[in-house]
Amino acid sequence: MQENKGGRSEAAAIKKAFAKNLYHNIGKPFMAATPEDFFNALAYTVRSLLLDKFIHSVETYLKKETRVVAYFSAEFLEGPHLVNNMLNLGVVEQVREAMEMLGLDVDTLVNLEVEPGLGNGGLGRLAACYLDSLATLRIPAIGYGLRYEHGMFEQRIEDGWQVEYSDNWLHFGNPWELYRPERTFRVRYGGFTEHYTDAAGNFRVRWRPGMEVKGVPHDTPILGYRVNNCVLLRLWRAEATKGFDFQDFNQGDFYGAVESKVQAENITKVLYPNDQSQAGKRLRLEQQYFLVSCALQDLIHMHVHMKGLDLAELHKSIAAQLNDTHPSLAIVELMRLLVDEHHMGWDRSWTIVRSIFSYTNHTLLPEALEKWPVSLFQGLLPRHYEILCEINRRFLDQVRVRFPLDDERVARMSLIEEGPEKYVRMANLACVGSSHINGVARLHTQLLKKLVLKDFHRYWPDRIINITNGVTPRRWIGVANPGLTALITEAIGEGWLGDLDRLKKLEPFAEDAAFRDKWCQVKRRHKEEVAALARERFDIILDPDSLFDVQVKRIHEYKRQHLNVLHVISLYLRLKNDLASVKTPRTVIFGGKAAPGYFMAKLIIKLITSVARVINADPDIQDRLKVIFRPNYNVKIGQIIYPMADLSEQISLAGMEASGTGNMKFAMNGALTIGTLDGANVEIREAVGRENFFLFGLTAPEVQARKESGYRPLDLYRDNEHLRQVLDLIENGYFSRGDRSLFKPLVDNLKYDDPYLLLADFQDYVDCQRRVATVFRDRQEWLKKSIRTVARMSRFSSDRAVREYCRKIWRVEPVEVVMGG
Ligand code: 26W
Repeated sequence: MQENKGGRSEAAAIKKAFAKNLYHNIGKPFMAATPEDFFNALAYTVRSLLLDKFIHSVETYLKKETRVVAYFSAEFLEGPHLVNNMLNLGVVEQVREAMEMLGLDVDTLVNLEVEPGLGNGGLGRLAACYLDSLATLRIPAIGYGLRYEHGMFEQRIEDGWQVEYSDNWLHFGNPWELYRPERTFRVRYGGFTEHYTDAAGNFRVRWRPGMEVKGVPHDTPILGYRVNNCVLLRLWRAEATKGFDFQDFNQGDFYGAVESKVQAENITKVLYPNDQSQAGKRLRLEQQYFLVSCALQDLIHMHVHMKGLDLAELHKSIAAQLNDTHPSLAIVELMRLLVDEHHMGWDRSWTIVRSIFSYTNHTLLPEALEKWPVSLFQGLLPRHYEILCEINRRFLDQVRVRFPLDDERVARMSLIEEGPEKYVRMANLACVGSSHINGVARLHTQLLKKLVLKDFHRYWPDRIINITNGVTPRRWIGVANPGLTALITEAIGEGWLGDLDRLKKLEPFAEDAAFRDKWCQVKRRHKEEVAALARERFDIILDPDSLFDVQVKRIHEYKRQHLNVLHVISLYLRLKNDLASVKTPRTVIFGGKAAPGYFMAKLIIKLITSVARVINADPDIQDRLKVIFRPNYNVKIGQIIYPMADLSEQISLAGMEASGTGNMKFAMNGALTIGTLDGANVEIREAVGRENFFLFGLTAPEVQARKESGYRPLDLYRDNEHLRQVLDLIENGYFSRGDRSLFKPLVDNLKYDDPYLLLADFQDYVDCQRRVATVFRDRQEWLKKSIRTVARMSRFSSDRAVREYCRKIWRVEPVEVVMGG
């Protein structure tokens, strides 16, 4: 796959290092080693190659006085590291050869890696793609996050329902992390504040916290593609202090002491599995503050103690990005550190804070906008609440000057929502404390300006900017699809994975019949592998010649997996009626997790698995339609799924999906998209060409108009006979063994409310799917579209996105890391 000068001797060296690691690190003879031992020995071997570059990177960055990007995120969904590191190091073939010499199969070992699933979905995975690009673009950067002991839950399907099991990713150890106890910081909570006047006559505030925990960092080096630069992923773990909380108050109370130890360590026990809905849980606020407090102490330590610089210059050495509002307490915490602890004046501190932070918004959904009850906030962080109120007071004074007598505007822009229960609005805080606010796709940014952040946009017309998301081609093409990678390299030469614009050179190959044939074979091999797996593991026969129609993403009503199901049932009815009327056999594949407390999402999973059970067992259908729900969708499974898809389902209601990034991963692997004009779909369609994109559905303005004019889904149900048949079949218990109550909440919701306008888009979607099926039958035409799509996807590389952040927000420059220098 890559140039392989001296490959043999390198393979021999890897083999030797592997044997050493098995001996010295694992402590086992070859014959007694388990597969996991072999995996760990290989991981340590690759890690030492990585560490060489990591150490040089750290040295270089510490010596140079450049600005460092600090990416603050409650989630980093890294996925497995081993192959990615091998690819970025350029040792894939050498490792394969070394393992062969030992009689081991590298793919088997690679598959044993348990992925760190420290994220819910798009937002966490985006953070991981951005670290890969930051390293590849040689930008000095640190990702700050939390080391959850249990990441995203494992999903199993039992009796058709989602059942959650706790994820234990650390069970076999984690060879990638470096434990750094010497960089522990203390994080404090609760208590009260005292006001006093210092010797110089200044008004000061002292925070007397009620409890304290330790934050211990675990570092993972993230290597760039074929460069020496690494970025650092620093995840914090909570540990109990032998603090005053139980020594002072619970003298001799052993159980009390253990209890507070457990309480402290609970902070980083588990990732909240909620995607797009905010629960207002105390522990989550504790997590958020824990993250920002550790990260800021760490950054100040580096600036002042390691680099010897003045705190007043902090903004010259850091650009901090807030990945959604989850870490936006950082704004208040940095004010507290500067004003209370370092006695800097308010205005000067505020200027520094505002030039350090920027905020990325990832959602328009009102239920996902974070707000905390003031009582909770104030109890946990009493000093922060005072500072927040002061930020608010000063800010609203300015708003009143600009907009006199406009109390409603002032109320909307306030950091505090008034009412019987008062709330702190985190998005408003993030806006006020940031130099830039960015949306994650063009449409999303327009809607932010027009709706959610309208007042802030009016107030600061230049502050909201767009940076459309991107994904790393290294993991999503290079690692996931080595066959396609080799074929593209054969056509356009090496180097394109590090410079995706070169993919444009692929375009003329769409006209080359021999190339199309190879392209077809690559896809086919992935489909065959999946078919073999499905037969082995689930006893289901899949036809690799059928259209693989795939929807993988979190289960959410706005993403409309159930619209996809309605189409499946519509196809089924047509097949039952006249087998010959459906000429293109299909395999419809779903995957995704539902938030454990989200009833409707769980019912959608039950609907998918119930429909699958009936259809897959129906002999009348003669295997022309198969429906699969792949359990436990995660990064690892994504790497299998994207390469085998023919059709990518991106069917959210227009105006709801901020960007989507799965849409990009599918298209980069040659799937064509069926989609609405939502999120980044709009820009993908522009890039790949409208003739290569299957468009359907209402546009965002049409959706708004429909809702305003009083949308009545029941009318659509009455007027569209086919739609009625589909819904009635569900309602009458056809898929639930005659149980008419099971899916009633779902069907009733569609008939009487339909907040995501499925019924309005149904017919257009079904018609569009017919066009898909027709084009698919013209195999050569389909392949041309597929090749052109890939050739035109370069804009959606996270390298492009990260370059935009560097230029428009962070103002950072690449730094070269010289080995042995
Ligand atoms: C407070 C609970 C909560 C948790 C997570 C609210 C919101 C979130 C995230 C913002 C959810 C998320 O992952 N959003 C997705 O972010 C992706 C990266 O920008 C986008 O591509 C998706 O459209 C967006 O849904």
